[in-house]
Amino acid sequence: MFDKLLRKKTTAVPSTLKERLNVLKEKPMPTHVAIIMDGNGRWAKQRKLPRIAGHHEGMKTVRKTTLFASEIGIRVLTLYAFSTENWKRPKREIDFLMKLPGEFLSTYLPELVENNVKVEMIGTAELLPAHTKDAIEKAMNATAHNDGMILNFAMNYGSRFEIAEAVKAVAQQVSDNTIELSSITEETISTALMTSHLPDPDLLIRTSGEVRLSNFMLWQLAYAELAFTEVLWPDFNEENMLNIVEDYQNRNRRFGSLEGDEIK
Ligand code: V0D
Repeated sequence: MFDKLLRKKTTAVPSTLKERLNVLKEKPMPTHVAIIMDGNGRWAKQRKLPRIAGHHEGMKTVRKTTLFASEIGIRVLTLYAFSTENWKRPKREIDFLMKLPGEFLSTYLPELVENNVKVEMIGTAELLPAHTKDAIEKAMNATAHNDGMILNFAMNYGSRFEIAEAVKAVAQQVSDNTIELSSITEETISTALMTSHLPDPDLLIRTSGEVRLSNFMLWQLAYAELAFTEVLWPDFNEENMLNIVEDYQNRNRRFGSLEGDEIK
């Protein structure tokens, strides 16, 4: 009942987004945030719209989230845009999805450049349609010299496939005698992954209430904080992101060795 009065008197509780942002920036930010952008189909269904309408709306959330992540000082944002399992969807839906990178970039590439964002990709590009590959390649080239946030799209990506390929590459080095079997470490594997140049994600977000990793960055997420929200991806906004990053900052980032009784 006296909440309002108290808050006015102390002004210690940040209330506006702007105030909360200032508090956020005082504490350690997650360097790398990875997101499983789930719930686009369900968002469309709730509105009696075709699934593709949800995907299209989800694309606008990619733009908003990218600008916000960059603004709050996140260094790498990895977005799971298309999984190797997604090929099982109807061809019409896949065809629509594959046009999204082109549309996204023809609309928002200038804005990404203005914001010093660097576009990158993980996954197997060869299997994507040529027009999709071309759009992404053009964006990567246009932003190659930017040194702000890395916007990393996981496209035709699957984590077990990535690990299998890494193991193959390391095995090849062994058979070439370029490395010794006994010298293989975790670092050797990390270096052979598609993310070799990136830090591991500190925070994984999955929208839409599913609590699974779905073959996404299994190796890289070993020590990440996991955040699951019921919010559907097209509805995901700055406030939702802020809540999750605040939660992240208030968790104890323990790494096993200290504080004894906790596991990472
Ligand atoms: C649909 C929600 C942006 C997830 C977001 C082909 C499903 C919207 C891109 C994109 C997709 C990818 C690469 C790039 C620029 C933009 C995208 C796909 C799906 C898969 F360089 N949104 N988006 N790609 N959706």
